[in-house]
Amino acid sequence: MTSLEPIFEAIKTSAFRIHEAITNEDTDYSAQSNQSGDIQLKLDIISDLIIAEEFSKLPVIKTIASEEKEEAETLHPDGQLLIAYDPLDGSSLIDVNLSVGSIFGIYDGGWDAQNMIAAVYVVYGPRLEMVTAYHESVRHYIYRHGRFKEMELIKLNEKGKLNAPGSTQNCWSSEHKALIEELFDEGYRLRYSGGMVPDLHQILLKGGGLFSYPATSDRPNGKLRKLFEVFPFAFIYELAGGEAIGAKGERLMELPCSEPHESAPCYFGSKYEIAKAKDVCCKQ
Ligand code: AFP
Repeated sequence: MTSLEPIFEAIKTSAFRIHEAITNEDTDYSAQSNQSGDIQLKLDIISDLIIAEEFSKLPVIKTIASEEKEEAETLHPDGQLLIAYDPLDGSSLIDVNLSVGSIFGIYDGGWDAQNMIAAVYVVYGPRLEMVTAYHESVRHYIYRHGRFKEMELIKLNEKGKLNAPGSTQNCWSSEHKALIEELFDEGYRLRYSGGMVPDLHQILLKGGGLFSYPATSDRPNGKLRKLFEVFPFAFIYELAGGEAIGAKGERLMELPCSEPHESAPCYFGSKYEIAKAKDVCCKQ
C-alpha cells in the first residue's frame, strides 16, 4: 500500500501557504497586470497554483483534477494516484470574513467513487484545521505553534441536532421541504453558512445532524461536484459512522463519474437523519 504521508504533508504545506494568501492577498481581479501582462490572479486561482505546485513535487501523483481547471492534468505519467481538489471552496465568503476550505479526494485506478482511498479537507477559519479520512479513521488536526497537532478521532453520534439545508428554498421539492421542516419541528437548530467545508465540519465536530444540497427545480443535478466535493465528504462521513446518499437514497460512494465537473444531489449526516431522508424524500 502506497504511503499517503507525503501527500498529507504537501496538503499541510499548501494549507499554510493558502492561509497566508487569504490573509495578505487581494481577493479580486484587480486592474493591474503583472510583468507578463496577466491580470492579477484571484485568490482561488492562487490557491490552485499553490496546490498544483506542491503536488508536482510528488512522483506518486499521476493526475490532478481541479475545480479551477476545465480538464484533468497529468503531472507524472508513471505515477499511481489521482487527486481531485477544490482549492478554495466557498471563496465568495472571504469578502465577508466567513470560513472557507480546501477539499481533496485521493483515488487509485479511476475517478469513480469506489476508487477513492482517502479524503482530506482544510478549514480556514478562526483556526487553521485539517481532517483526514484514511485507513478506517477520521483524524482531526489543529495548527498550533507552527505545526498541525492531532486531536481526538472524529465519530458521529447515531443522531444529532444540527440542520444545514442548502440551495434556494423556493426551488425545493415538496418532499424535501417536508424533510427539512420535520427536523426543525423536532427541535433541530439551523446551522448553514453557505460554505460546504465549515458547514460539514461543524456537524462532524458537534456530534451529528444533516447537511443537504438536493436536486432543485433550478439545479436538477444539484450544485456540488462529485469528484472534489461530494465524494470526499461522502467518504469522510461514512468513515465517521454516518451515511451519505443521493436523491434516490443511493450511496454516493457507489456513483460513477464520467467528467470532472459533474454534480450530484447529496445528503450527509448521522444515521437517524439519513434514515429519515430516505423515508421522507430520497426514495427510488
Ligand atoms: P462558492 O464557492 O461559489 O461560494 O459556493 C460554495 C458552494 O459551492 C459550497 O461551498 C456551498 O455548500 C454551496 O456552494 C452553497 O450554495 P447555496 O448558496 O446555493 O446554498
